[in-house]
Amino acid sequence: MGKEIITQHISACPLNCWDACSFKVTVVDGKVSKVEGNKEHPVTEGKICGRGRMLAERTNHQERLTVPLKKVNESWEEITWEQALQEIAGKLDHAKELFGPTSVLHSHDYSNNGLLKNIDERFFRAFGGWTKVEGSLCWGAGIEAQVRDFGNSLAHAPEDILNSRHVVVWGRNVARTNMHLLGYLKKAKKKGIKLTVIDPYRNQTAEMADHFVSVRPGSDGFLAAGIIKAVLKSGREDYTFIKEATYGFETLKKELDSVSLEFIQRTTGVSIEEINRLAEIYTERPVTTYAGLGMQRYKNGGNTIRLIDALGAISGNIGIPGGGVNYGNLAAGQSFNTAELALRSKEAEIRTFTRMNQAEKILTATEPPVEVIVVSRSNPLTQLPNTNLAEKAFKKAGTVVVMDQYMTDTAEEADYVLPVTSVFEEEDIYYASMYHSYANYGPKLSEPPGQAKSDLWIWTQLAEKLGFGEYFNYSLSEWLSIGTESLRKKGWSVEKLKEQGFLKLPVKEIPWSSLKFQTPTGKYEFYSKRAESMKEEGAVQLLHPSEAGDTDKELAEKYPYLLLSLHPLRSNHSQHYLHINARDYNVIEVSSDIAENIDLKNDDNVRVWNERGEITGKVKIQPGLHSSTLNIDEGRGKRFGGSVNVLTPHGESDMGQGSILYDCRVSIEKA
Ligand SMILES: Nc1nc2c(c(=O)[nH]1)N[C@H]1C(S)=C(S)[C@@H](COP(=O)(O)OP(=O)(O)OC[C@H]3O[C@@H](n4cnc5c(=O)[nH]c(N)nc54)[C@H](O)[C@@H]3O)O[C@H]1N2
Ligand SMILES: Nc1nc2c(c(=O)[nH]1)N[C@H]1C(S)=C(S)[C@@H](COP(=O)(O)OP(=O)(O)OC[C@H]3O[C@@H](n4cnc5c(=O)[nH]c(N)nc54)[C@H](O)[C@@H]3O)O[C@H]1N2
Ligand code: SF4
Ligand SMILES: [Mo]
Repeated sequence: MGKEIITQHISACPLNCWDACSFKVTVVDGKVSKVEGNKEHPVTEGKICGRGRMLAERTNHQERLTVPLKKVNESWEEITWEQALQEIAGKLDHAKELFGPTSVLHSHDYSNNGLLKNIDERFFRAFGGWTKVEGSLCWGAGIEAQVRDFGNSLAHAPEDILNSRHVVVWGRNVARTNMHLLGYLKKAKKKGIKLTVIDPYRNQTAEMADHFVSVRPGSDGFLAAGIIKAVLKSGREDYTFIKEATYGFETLKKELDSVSLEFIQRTTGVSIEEINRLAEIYTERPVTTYAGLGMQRYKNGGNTIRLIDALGAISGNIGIPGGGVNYGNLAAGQSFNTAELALRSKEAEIRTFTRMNQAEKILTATEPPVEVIVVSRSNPLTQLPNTNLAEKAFKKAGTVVVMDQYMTDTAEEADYVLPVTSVFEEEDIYYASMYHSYANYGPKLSEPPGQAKSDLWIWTQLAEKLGFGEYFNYSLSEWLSIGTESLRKKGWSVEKLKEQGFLKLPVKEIPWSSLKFQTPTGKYEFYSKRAESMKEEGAVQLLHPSEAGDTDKELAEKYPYLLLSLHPLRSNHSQHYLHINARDYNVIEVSSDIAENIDLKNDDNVRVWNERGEITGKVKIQPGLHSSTLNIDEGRGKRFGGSVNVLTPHGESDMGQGSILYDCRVSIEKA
């Protein structure tokens, strides 16, 4: 027997995550055997999480899809690529012929952060059009809020946290979802920088805080308003910033005058004393806020983030080292030339559904009806809200094509399933527009199992079959060069990136330090001209959530409890349950008062329901949860107990077509 050939390579985590880690990957005899962190990377510093590590197993697992599949009489038949591509191209062509290109729906999300994944849009533009999904399950409301306030959603460089006096983590599950921010929080604490956590769940991040504030789910806008009121009352606002750099302050003040601190105390469950303390913290500059995505997955989510931005602004924490309201970091993605990859200059017939209303629209659309659904880089039948409705919709469509590595709940409902490569079986550039501003290179390190192919290969082949192959006639290095065209002028090159494995994008460390904003007025806008031009309310509004509010008494009586469905610790959404030997039931976390009210003990079997669906599982009493609140972690496919999304509503947030996944009421009883 010959000796094993062992090589090590720099690679990248492709997962949809704040951290965008740089990897060191060991390959043994052509097979990926180990994924570790790359110590050279300045932010991720050789540390990665289990979800990243498990990508080795996820690449080699025996359940990987390896052959194109076609459903015939309710069972799967293996077919050749030639047959699959021929038949799918035929369905697309036929749909276009009969009903026009918008009878084809592309249902996708962002489960893989690869730059070249944007080429799916190029396919549909070249096809002549399609029905596209817009909006975001993830962070849409908050992004639109920051665009209204600042003109963009930009974050401070991670290490700038060490210039702060006080860090406020507001609705971000750092210990679970953003491990390198956790590392920076530890460094900050060592330097004596204080940490406050505001969350309805006393999670592990809260455990390390100097100060924890338990807020009623969906009420953070009121809390921020209360803090602003207290700052203004004490006269410690940053008068110069407000005067010189902002627009529409009076409209904010007017809205704040409509509520009293007593009302805010009742609505948020946070005492006036606590609100005053937070006001004091915010005026002892610099204070940095790390806002998460949790608190904007409500009907009022956009205004919630606008009010937190406003707090950062009136307290003078914008544009200064150690300050900022960090939410997204869109500048990372904006550095690339995705418009060209996606062929956005080409006119096409486009119909839009939002991610939230796609199920309803599929069920009701007639002009034209949805004939074909193509799903890529997403698992909608587990991840979309109201999955019972989504499943009904997918069953109704003529033909469903799913491109995935695994047989997911969505793939089970498809007519064709196409096996795709994993991150280590294709070459790409990876980045997350969420936290830091480094891009990572991911080379091709191993051969895919069986006949699995990259998304790019599949789109290219389909384009050829449909007669517009000329739009796809590029080599991989040409594609990468098109996607990075905009960066070349700034001294950035794919060659340099390949050499080092990671490269910082030309993004400012301290956004808005010039106090020039990207809004229509060039100022920080308490009153949004952009919203006005969209015929929406320009002023910041104090709105209640939908179900999570107590404004609908009847609903609150019928379904007395609030349901969160947070991101799981050990899985990225639906992707890792298979690799952690997950049990086949849901864990239903309940607050102590719920356990008392209906006499629940740990491991009791319970049923949780509302008018959209029901779920069963085992109780875990969670004293850290806000009163009357449950949590069921999201992402479990049917074999792991089923998705919590049978319960969640598919409504939309107040701006930015965001989801309202946590704006949800339920009942619970012993099963
Ligand atoms: N382990 C793990 N990490 C992940 C992911 C994963 O699936 N697993 N997914 C990645 C992705 S795609 C994303 S978008 C990010 C999301 O990252 P986060 O924003 O950290 O994650 P969430 O689970 O959405 O919840 C954030 C926090 O919001 C809190 N929250 C809920 N409602 C409210 C509220 O009304 N007010 C306040 N103040 N807080 C509230 C929750 O209790 C939770 O602590 O995580 C990324 N990282
Ligand atoms: N109840 C509830 N629901 C939620 C959330 C919540 O907090 N609560 N969070 C929401 C959020 S923040 C997000 S971002 C969404 C995530 O929703 P999704 O992105 O749909 O979820 P994932 O499970 O990450 O991935 C979907 C699929 O993509 C496949 N995949 C991975 N890489 C590739 C690739 O390169 N090509 C192709 N074709 N497929 C690939 C994976 O195998 C997986 O089956 O879920 C949302 N849903
Ligand atoms: S999932 Fe996030 S934290 Fe984990 S390895 Fe990937 S990028 Fe890093
Ligand atoms: Mo997300």
